[in-house]
Amino acid sequence: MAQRTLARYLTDAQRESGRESGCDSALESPLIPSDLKFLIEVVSRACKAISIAIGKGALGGEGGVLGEAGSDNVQGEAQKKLDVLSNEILLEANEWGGHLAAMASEEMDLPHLVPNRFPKGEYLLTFDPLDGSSNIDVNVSIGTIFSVLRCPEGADLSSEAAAEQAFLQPGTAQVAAGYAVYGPTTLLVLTFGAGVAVFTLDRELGEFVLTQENVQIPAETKEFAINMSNQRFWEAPVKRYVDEMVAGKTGPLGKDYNMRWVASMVADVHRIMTRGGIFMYPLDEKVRDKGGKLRLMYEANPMALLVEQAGGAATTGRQRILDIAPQHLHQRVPVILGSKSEVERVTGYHQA
Ligand code: P6P
Repeated sequence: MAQRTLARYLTDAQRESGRESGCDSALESPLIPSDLKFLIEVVSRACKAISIAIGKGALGGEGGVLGEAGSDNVQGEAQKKLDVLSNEILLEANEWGGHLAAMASEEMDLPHLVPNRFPKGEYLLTFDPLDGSSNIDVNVSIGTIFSVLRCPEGADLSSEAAAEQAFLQPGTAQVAAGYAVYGPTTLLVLTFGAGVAVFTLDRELGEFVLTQENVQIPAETKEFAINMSNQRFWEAPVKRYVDEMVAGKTGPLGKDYNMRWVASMVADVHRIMTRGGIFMYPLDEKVRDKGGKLRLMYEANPMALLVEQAGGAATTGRQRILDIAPQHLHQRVPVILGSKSEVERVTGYHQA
């Protein structure tokens, strides 16, 4: 069978949903409305451009694309040149198409409104343009994470500050979510709320090609991901759970576990999407005053939707991530996600 490119996959999904809903044409009630299909294609092209820029490393641009940008982001974190470049690529790719009303990024304090010279569309896009940037200079996998929301009717888009309110929707309101992982291959992993599909970048074709559909995370696992150097800061339920896994066969879980920690959420989550596991960046004494380490709107929510769509689970330890009512754009939350039975176990310890 001919390779199914992303464009073909999106078109098929649009037509299939039209037939399922019994409507005369997919245009009446597609699972993937044409503007959303266009949005995803634009984001996928931006991810291809980011992948190419990253691949140049020290050879790209004046003095290469590695190293510090000499500025800090809204989180107070030093920005890498590629953080800034990836953010610009996503902004420029998405602002002219007429499918978006506004965008929000980890790298920008306020939302970016679509300039008045372009038509505004019905969607909002949030993204972490380059997640895991501490790994850029040491050539370890990094990624782009994005989430798509509908812009509420009558949203106040009179200013960037006013626009923040339009984004403050729970993760269950997402109409699409995805990530690109820039590793040995560049992958695009997507969901529209009806399962998870994986596309591999064919660099000769210059297209993302479908390589996996209906991703399923194994409910059981023998692999956990957490930054062990924070152990002394953990809350008791996490301490108990990790101690039990480290005890392995000799402990109450009766099996040995393996540990991985890439320090790129995208890479750790993709491993879990591929072979199971549990990823934890829990609340701890070090990040308690900020509410957690990872950001809700463009890290936790998109990853939680993808993981749940692949049969996994995603909580803060105390509640389902997708149910959280956001209070502000750059809100941080604890994240425990992956194989369902493991997430339920450690979440249960928080209730004990
Ligand atoms: P630590 C990257 O900066 C990130 O936001 C996630 O991608 C990653 O999982 C986490 O932070 C790593 O945090 O404290 O281990 O450096």
